[in-house]
Amino acid sequence: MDRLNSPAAALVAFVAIAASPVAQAAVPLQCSQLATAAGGLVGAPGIKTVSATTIPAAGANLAHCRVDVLYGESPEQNINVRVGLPLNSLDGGSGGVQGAWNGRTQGIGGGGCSGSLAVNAPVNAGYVGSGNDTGHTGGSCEPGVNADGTHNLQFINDFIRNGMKQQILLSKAAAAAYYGMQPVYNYWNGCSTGGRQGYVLAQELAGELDGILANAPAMYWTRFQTAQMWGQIVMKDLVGGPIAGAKLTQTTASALAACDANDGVTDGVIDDPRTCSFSAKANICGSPTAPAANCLTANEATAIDMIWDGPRNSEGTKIWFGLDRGTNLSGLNGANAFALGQTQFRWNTIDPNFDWRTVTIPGYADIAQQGSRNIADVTDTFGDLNAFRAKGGKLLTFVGMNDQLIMPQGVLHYYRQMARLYGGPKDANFNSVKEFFRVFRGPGVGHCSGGAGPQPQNLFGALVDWVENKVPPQTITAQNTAGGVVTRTRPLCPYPQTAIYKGSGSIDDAANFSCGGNLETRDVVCDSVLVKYKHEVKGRVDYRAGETTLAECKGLGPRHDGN
Ligand SMILES: [Ca+2]
Repeated sequence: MDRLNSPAAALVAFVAIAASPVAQAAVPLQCSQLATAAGGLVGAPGIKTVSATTIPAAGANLAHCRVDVLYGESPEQNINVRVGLPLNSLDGGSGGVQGAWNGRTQGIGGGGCSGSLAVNAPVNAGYVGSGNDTGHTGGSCEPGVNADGTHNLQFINDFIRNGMKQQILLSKAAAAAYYGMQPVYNYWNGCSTGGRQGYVLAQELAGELDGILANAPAMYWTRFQTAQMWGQIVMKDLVGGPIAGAKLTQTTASALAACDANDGVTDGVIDDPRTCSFSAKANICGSPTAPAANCLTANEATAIDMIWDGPRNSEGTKIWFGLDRGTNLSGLNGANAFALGQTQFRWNTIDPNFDWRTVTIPGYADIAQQGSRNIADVTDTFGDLNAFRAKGGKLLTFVGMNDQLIMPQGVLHYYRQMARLYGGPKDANFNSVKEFFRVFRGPGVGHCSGGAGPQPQNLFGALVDWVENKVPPQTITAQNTAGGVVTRTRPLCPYPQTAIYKGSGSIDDAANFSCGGNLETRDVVCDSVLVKYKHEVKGRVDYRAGETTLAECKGLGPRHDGN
């Protein structure tokens, strides 16, 4: 709250945002004036239309000023941005820094191939809320490839990066115009595609946001979405089609039973699935370890082991990460292939009619390589955080270890790279990167939420505390509930630490755990080394990109030192 309460806040109010395309007002305006020249939005570069409407309170949603902007620098670009502003003093708002406003903005992210124009949640909490539609309506990414076999780069770039950048700039400009003062703190809040958007904003719009909550980020868009199809290809080739859901569920349960206690606590959750080496072959029908029901054929067992392992090329080199043991495998490996994965193959091949069923296990590497070479430089947004870090930004990420749609090891791959970039190889505890960027793992948690693991609480509040009170999150409290009653609490820890049981007391009480240890073991790091980017078919493992060395990994087996 320092900046909000200091005399400097008044000064800040009159300093224009350098990147803002819009002139700043010094006095509040009525909501309707934001759609006139007085608001500064009308006629600004790239702004096609502006509407501003006072939305009355409805149910639990507070009254607010809604500004809708259509942004585009060409006839082909049409990004809808919505900004919801708590009523200012002129419009009858009260109780905040100006009117009902708390002096802050909060951008909201989208999901899948969609943006989001839902701004009520931040507005109800006193924030200027914003969203955008990523330049298209509906949830399909199919328009990314044109009928003539070219990429629709306008569509792709508006979805990947342009939409949320304009959202942030326009929301800050609208706030400044409406309240007659600049927002004091600016935040992002997203999960999945919204998490990916948060990473893009950190990488490409540094200085505009003080804090970014980017959960379960769908980062490395092309590479992970291509990998979403791996299981379907494996099952098609080895089994002739999808494995029955009941068999997938049983095999997941068997892996959990085998590895649950490895972390010292039998709690229905594998703390770090990367350390679990359970093979589905234990479930082959007729084997003494097979379950009473839903045992597997030998080929089904091989397929599930390959789904956990993730895609490899013909030389056995890892191309991307798999779904970790304990994860619900049906999300990507059900009766129908995941729609966005199918679309990704069309982006990779630049063929709007490409049929994933034509891809075989040995052919996967070629599809992955086409993706890397044809479009991943545009979509995968794996740049550094130098500018964001230099400008004092804070980045907080939560990722479920049993995420069934993205591969959480991809997120940890990026985090390891940033840890080495800012801390060097000797900073084993990631202390340097943790000064501005923290990742919290959620054992047993699915995509954004769900799963058997304790669910994280108040992540956004932890980010605000970090930004405004300089209190970095040491732990995130997670909990399970049943019928509205809290049944288990557990601390989540900043990676690479994990929650360690103290050895006595209830395993359902967070007080009996502390953060410690280091999950970045030699086995884990060396198992995470991938094939060289853009050389998926024939390339060797890229130790440099994996933030390790051949020398460190030599001796761990043929998959580490043989290619
Ligand atoms: Ca356990």
